[in-house]
Amino acid sequence: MKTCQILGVPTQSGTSERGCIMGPTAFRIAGLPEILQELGWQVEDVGDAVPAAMPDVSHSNPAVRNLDAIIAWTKSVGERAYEMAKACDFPIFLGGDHSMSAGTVSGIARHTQDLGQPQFVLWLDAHTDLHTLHTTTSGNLHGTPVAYFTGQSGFEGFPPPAAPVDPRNMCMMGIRSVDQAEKRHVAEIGITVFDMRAIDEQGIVGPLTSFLDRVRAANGRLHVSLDVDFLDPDIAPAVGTTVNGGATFREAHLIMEMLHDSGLVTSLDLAELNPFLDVRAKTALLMTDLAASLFGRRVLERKTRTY
Ligand code: NNH
Ligand code: MN
Ligand code: MN
Ligand code: MN
Repeated sequence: MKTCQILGVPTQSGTSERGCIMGPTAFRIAGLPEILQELGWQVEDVGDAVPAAMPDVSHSNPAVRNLDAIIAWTKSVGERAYEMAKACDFPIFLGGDHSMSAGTVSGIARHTQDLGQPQFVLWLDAHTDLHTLHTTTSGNLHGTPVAYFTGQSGFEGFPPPAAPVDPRNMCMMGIRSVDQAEKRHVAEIGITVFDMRAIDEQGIVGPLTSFLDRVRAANGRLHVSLDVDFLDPDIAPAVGTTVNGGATFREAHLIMEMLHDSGLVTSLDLAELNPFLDVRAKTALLMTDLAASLFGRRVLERKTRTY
């Protein structure tokens, strides 16, 4: 039986909106561990991560908020993610704001490097999260994990990522809110971006298939990072940074079903769920449903199409 470990990562220091600390609990109450068990996985909930000791740090950019806490979380979550990747077939991380992914992706990529395979990342988000400590103007460090784990400079005080992810092995979908500094950076470093306009023009199947083909051809391992604000706010209101024009229920499910059929996904973040902002738990339940589709739930038994 395939094994999966679930870790709660209750970060909220990366945002200015409080509530993400409740995220892991909401996913557990929504029944995510039991649903994955029913889908034939051997599931172990390994509890919640705790931050390492907070360093005494300051930064030249006065906007930066909670730098000490984010460094402390990145250290401990990076270690936990690395251990989980060694211990099971599929680690799942329940956020927590998206600063969690500085730790999750760097820990996962370190294990992938041990295996001698390339790490790929699919980033499903309204935002590119590509700021450094120097370029952020909001100071909210959930806007920085991609720059950190791809090894960009500008992360003084952080542990350097053991195995920086090659930006050319990254694909972003659903993007529709990008700050000036991020716009320059994203083009420079070679991330493949299917913004919302590209999705409107091309749909999901073509863009995602072309990325999955690349992962397969390179014998890569694929980490998926799903930010709640990838989804349209009408169906997923429980996030501090809603952006209109997000992915529909059907687009999001199709992505998850294609990812399952590909057999390429080896780890997952469920990020930015803020249950304090939810409406009768509909966002928590939708995110849980999407995870279930990624783990093989389907409407009808049918011949698997390989993407
Ligand atoms: N780019 C903005 C910032 O840095 C928004 C980041 N917020 C997110 N990212 N929710 O996914 O503040
Ligand atoms: Mn994000
Ligand atoms: Mn976002
Ligand atoms: Mn810099």
